[in-house]
Amino acid sequence: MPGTFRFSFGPWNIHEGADPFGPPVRPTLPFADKLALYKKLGFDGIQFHDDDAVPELNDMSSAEIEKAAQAIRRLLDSEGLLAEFVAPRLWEDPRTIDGGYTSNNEAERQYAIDRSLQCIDIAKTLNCDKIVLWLAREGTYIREAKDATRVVDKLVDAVNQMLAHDPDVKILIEPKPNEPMDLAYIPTIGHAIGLSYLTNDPARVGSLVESAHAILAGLDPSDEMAYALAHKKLWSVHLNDQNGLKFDQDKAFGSVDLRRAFMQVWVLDRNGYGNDGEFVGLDVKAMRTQKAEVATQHLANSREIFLALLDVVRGLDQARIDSLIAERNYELLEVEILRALLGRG
Ligand code: XUL
Ligand code: MN
Repeated sequence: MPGTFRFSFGPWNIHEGADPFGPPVRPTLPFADKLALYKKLGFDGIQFHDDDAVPELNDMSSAEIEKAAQAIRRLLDSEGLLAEFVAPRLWEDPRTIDGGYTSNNEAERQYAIDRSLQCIDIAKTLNCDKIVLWLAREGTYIREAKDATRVVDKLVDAVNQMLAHDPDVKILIEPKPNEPMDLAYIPTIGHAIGLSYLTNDPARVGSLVESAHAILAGLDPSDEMAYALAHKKLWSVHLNDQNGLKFDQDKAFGSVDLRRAFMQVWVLDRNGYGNDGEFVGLDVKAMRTQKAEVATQHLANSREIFLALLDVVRGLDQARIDSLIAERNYELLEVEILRALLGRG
């Protein structure tokens, strides 16, 4: 059955434009102002970091965290928005410099696990059962620094503690091959899914595929999505684009390679992605050159391109595709796909 789609993004997608070489170029938009933009832009779901929902949570008691999360829940309800997932932001604290779950230091590792359990509590208050783990610093700068086999046990143990903390929680692993670390331990969706089967409840451990992360790993994002779908473990996506092997660019969906974007929409739609409530999530950055008053254009563009590509996918003549595949005339199939993309089908 074709997919039914609703869209989401995280508040960090509306940002000040700082980069490693220059300061912010746009003012900070208060969280409540960002929330007010979601529906106007055609989005229903919010992807949170734990501290997007509860800033400064490290300095708060559990009761204070719960109260702050309840206030966000009321704000979401009043805007008619849903929390899609909450992700523990483990990469900024000095205790996670050398990794959280895979840190060589037990106290620092414990901090990462405790923070993840708090994140699950916040998610529950936001009526949300999905936790995303982008394993930002679970890697190394030099491979001698950690035991790469032991690291797998440590990651599994951390996920098991999260599963045990809440019987309803689902853990989505978002792989990325590098950045901020030189080499990450969970670089692809195959690694993420492999890890899921080592946990105590594989049915509650799935994945989020980000287009740019797959491209950085030298892989095709639609194949990564298809692989996760075959395991029934694609529970969210971060659609975006990436111009070659460089820093993680988070460009607007389809902006570099429209055909590659088309294939992602094809795979999602043909596999009924979205029919179990999964969101089409974006992880996109506005160009630094973009002025503040138009700094959500990249979000509108990405959604527009997804829906336009969906029209192309759904407008294709399947019998024609089948016959070209049967004849093995892939050259003709290719040009017919290109013609459809150019509106000349
Ligand atoms: C980092 C990245 C993050 C995660 C959420 O590259 O993609 O934004 O998606 O923590
Ligand atoms: Mn992402």
